[in-house]
Amino acid sequence: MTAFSRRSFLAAGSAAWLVPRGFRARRPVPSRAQLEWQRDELALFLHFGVNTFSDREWGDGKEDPASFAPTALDARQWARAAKVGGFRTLILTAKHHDGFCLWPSRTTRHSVASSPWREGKGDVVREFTDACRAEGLKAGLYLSPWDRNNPAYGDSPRYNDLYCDQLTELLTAYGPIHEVWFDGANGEGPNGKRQVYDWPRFWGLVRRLQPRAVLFSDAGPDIRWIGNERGVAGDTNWSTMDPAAVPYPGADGPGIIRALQQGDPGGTVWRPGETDVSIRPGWFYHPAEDARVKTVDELVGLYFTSVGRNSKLLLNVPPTREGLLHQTDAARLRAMSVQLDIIFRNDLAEAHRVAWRSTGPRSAVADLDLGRIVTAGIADLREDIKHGQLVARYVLEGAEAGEWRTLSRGTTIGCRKLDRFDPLQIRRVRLRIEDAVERPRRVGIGLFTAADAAPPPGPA
Ligand code: FUL
Repeated sequence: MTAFSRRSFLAAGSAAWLVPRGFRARRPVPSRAQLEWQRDELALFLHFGVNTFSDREWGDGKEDPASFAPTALDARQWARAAKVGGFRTLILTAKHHDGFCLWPSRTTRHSVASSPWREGKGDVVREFTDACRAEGLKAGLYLSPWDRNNPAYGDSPRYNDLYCDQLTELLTAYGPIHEVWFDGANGEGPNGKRQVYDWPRFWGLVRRLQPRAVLFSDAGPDIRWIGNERGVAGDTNWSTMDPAAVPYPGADGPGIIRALQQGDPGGTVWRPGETDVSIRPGWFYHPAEDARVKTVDELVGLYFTSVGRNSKLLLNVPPTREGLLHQTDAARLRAMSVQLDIIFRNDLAEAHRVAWRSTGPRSAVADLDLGRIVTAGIADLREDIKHGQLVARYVLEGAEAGEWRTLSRGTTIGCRKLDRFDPLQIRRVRLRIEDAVERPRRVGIGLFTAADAAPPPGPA
């Protein structure tokens, strides 16, 4: 008699006979929270803490809490600047790698409670979440797992308990938190040991305390990192993933960055990519970088390489030592929004009927007559992702009279694909879906005149 372990049973692929013939697994689709997360398009990241005062990017945990002394902290100013810029969520570093807590945590004395700010009675997380709510925006929090201050770090079970206590404080005392942002940083503990994080426990706790929040990390489970900090999503970017490709946050190895950048058309989970990048060279505020704030054109470019590649833009704008967003940065956010409004103000394809026909089991063609000759330089393609993501290859063509010319071509579309091309006079448009993972659904087509994109008024 052959002994069959559970492992060999599964390895032999013998589960196949359990699947009824003709059955096809449903492709992954977004949860309601993931859908809303992506449709919001823009989130603002705020790196703030003792590094703001020590002029460093990574504190070593030895900072004096007394160094945290913002002179005019105003979280409403952050939220207003975000709102004016069209951002719908703000994510604050409640604790960065240096371990300093921006709220008066019961787990440590290394926090605002030991600082002179608001006579030790202040709570940045409270002011931040209140300000978001007052402006009708969503709040998210970053709690670094790597903690260079806490003596428990490296003593794995003890630190995991403490980290869960910190998460519990943050997720129970400040109302709804829409995104919890985990990075995978895993340094050396003070006792020389490496901390083994209990990710399933952390994620389970967030699910229990904030069931409507999305969880971000390299390994999701809801939102994945896009694989770089330059603001550029993969040109091919599937929102589906093979969960085994990036098994835990901070995982390293061949193929991981590519998996994060591109996702996987055959992936079994819906895990869209978030594109995080800073408006300045560093994540924290440094006075020496005041003249190195990204220009409006660069910010608009980032919108195209993130939102315009089926991702979401998480743009970091760090508060200064005053506790305010620098006026240059705030003006850039405003100007970016003005510029995007100008670019997308007039959809030349709006209200025109699209003739859609299937040309095969995985291909289709959409034809559109604009009724007049227009100059187009930007295409805005959209799949209705609540049914999943299907398109794998497409060509967009335009014609003024007879001859078809290629406007753009690409692979994935997803929630939104923005293509810029040399402006061309056209009257007719044709989108050819050349390949898809299953029978393609209708794709929304928008067309814009890039020449409309004049520089915005005001300081930029
Ligand atoms: C990384 C950190 O090491 C950086 O300091 C920054 O917070 C970035 C967003 O995530 O993992």
